[in-house]
Amino acid sequence: MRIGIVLYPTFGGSGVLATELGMALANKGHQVHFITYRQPVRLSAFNANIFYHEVRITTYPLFEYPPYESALASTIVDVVLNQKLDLLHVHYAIPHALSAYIARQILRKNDGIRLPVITTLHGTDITLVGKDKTYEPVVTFSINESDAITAVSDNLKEETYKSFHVKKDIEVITNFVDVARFSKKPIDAFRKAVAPNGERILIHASNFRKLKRVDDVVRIFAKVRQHLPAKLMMVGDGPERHAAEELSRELNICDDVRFVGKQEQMEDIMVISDLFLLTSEYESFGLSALEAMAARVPVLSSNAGGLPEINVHGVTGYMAPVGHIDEMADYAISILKDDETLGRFKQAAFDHACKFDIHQIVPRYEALYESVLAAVV
Ligand code: GMT
Repeated sequence: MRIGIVLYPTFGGSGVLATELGMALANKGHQVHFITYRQPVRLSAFNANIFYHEVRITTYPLFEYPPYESALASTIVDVVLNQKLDLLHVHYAIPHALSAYIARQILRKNDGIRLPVITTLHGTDITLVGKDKTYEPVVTFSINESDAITAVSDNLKEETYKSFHVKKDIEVITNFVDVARFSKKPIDAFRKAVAPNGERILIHASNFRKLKRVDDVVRIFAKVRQHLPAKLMMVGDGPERHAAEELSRELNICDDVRFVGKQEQMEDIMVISDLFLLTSEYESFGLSALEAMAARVPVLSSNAGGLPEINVHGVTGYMAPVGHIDEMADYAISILKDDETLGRFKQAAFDHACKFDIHQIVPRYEALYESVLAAVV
């Protein structure tokens, strides 16, 4: 198949997932055309089946806000015509599903082409931004105009039906992880550089938005640190990073907390870690937690949104209500207190991650594409 994938190219989970999906489809022989405004961060290796089409955003003194939807729709039209795409798969509804709809109308009217569109809902496009009045009518309309809709968790499917008048069926296709890549052997020298005296390594990775509650991560770590030698790695960047750094100074733990910024080789970092922390107010899924589990790292998370669908309480880690820092710290200590317990959680996390392996989930997207194509012809 010739598949167009529209995505955000940044470090956010939807962009990561869309890139990994495209690369997996290309490895299976499909021709994949990524359409976005910058080279996606996880798109590094050369593959003869992968193409990247940049959406050029031209500026003009009149435009305080350049019309990205229009530029994207025009690029989609161009790619469909020149690359003879069979279908378009857009990740994150805003504004991608709308641009897909516009492109489809243009192609139908001008060229008599019927472009099948699949929209995958990821999280904040529904729960935070999408249901805001500013966007809701457009999101509802463009979701309903898609030929197929998928959501990355049962929770997100429910949230979508609750907040939007979606008349169509939403298929849940969960996020996935390339277990083989994340379960690599840890690099000892790297582990020693972070934890020279064999301290436990706790890790958090996100885009440091308010919703991630990174302060909670720092506070939980401070409590754990009182009970056992430990280091904390904070991976990523975003608006709350500075406040989290300040807090670690205030709590006098800054020597044990490393802010390492955005990282491309997440597998190398995950695999040297002992516990992944995800304290978010909401996660539709929590892809970073799944990547941690594939690297044999148990997860301590909040129980918000779709997190209970991947983190099995008492087995792959623990969950507590949002903001329950003391409870979370107690759980962290109980996982990290001895090697035997930690080893048990590590193995269980890995076993559970295998159920979300890329080789299990990608065929579900292929089957969906086939069924959409069959319905359109
Ligand atoms: O919240 C983020 O970190 C970014 C956001 C995105 O769309 O890039 O992530 C959402 O999609 C991810 C991939 O499906 C999910 O794993 C995240 O849970 C989801 N974030 C939220 O729901 C807050």
